[in-house]
Amino acid sequence: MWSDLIAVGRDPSTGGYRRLAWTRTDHDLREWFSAAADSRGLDVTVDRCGNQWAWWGDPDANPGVVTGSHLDSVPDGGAYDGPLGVIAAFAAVDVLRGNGFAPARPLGIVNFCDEEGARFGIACAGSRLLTGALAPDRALALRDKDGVTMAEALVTAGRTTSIGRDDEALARVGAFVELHVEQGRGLAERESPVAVASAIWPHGRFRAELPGEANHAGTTRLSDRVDPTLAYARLILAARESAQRHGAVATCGKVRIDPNGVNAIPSLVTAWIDSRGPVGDDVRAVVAELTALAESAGGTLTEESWTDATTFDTDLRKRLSHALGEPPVLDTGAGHDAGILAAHGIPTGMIFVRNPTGVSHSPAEFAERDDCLAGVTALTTVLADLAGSPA
Ligand code: HGY
Ligand code: MN
Ligand code: MN
Repeated sequence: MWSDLIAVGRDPSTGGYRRLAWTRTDHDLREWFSAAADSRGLDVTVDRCGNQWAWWGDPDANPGVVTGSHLDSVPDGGAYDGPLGVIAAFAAVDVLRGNGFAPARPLGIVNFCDEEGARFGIACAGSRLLTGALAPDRALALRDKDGVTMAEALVTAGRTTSIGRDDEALARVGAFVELHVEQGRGLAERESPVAVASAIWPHGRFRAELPGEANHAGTTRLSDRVDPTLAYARLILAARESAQRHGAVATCGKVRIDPNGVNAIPSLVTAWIDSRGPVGDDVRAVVAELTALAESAGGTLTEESWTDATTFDTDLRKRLSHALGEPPVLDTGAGHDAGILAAHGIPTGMIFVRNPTGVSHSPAEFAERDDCLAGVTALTTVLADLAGSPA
């Protein structure tokens, strides 16, 4: 399975992946998911938002146990973030079948669409739409860097635009366990190849709009300039300093300069800030300072998405920990669809697989094969425990 996916959406010049939502590459990934399900005799359903579900057993018999993750990536992302969870899910089903296991409740594998929000800007768009946490009208109007709306992208991908909360799909999920490569070094120094997740930090994405006055790069005196890149430079430095002071993190990873000409003083800088931290109020304090700074430059800082702190279901976490022999328990600063389902009240847990360098959202993201296989074994153990009895 790994070798089937390894080349899909990979940029040969960097080794990173460009698996953006509702593109041709995404189509190929969805085709792979359907084929992997079909070859196992799993029934594939697609919910109102385009999330793919592969079922072992009748999903309407009673709420099932679901695992899986996402297949899309950030621009130039790594091979493991998302796909490891989906491939491990199919591999776990193979092992369970090989052991003669028969689930006492439906067992599902999900591919959540548009988890990274790399094209339209809102992370976990598929799971947020599914649970009603993201309004369909807002989602459909989101535009990518070329001005293409999500609605247009869906139509081009042959999908309907009547997306939105899907209670039928939600009712089928009695519990969700997502396996994911660790995006950090929590396991790198430990004996265990896997960990159980305790929480996801609160995190948000914010858009700064800093206006300037377009003018000639050569003939405009410095004293006559209104150059928004200076305000942006101050914002970047302030973001780092404020995050440091508040025990949070902040990242300025995406910017658009208009008109983006070498010899033209920009008319506008649009920049995005991702800020997170263990304590939501600290993140809010960082954002408040950056908002004031943007406004002092005649600009704005607008929240595009916010995810409250996620504490995973304690009973489920303890059950996962017990089934796995009490591995390390880690929180994470990375957002996941599991966090969105947890916020919707679905008992949810996560299993992390060791990442020796902790690097993620990078072509350098890596996990040892043996650790990935240990992840499959852990997921198999957990699914057997959760789906082995009707309750
Ligand atoms: O941004 C995140 O934390 C996740 O990778 N979507
Ligand atoms: Mn990611
Ligand atoms: Mn991910």
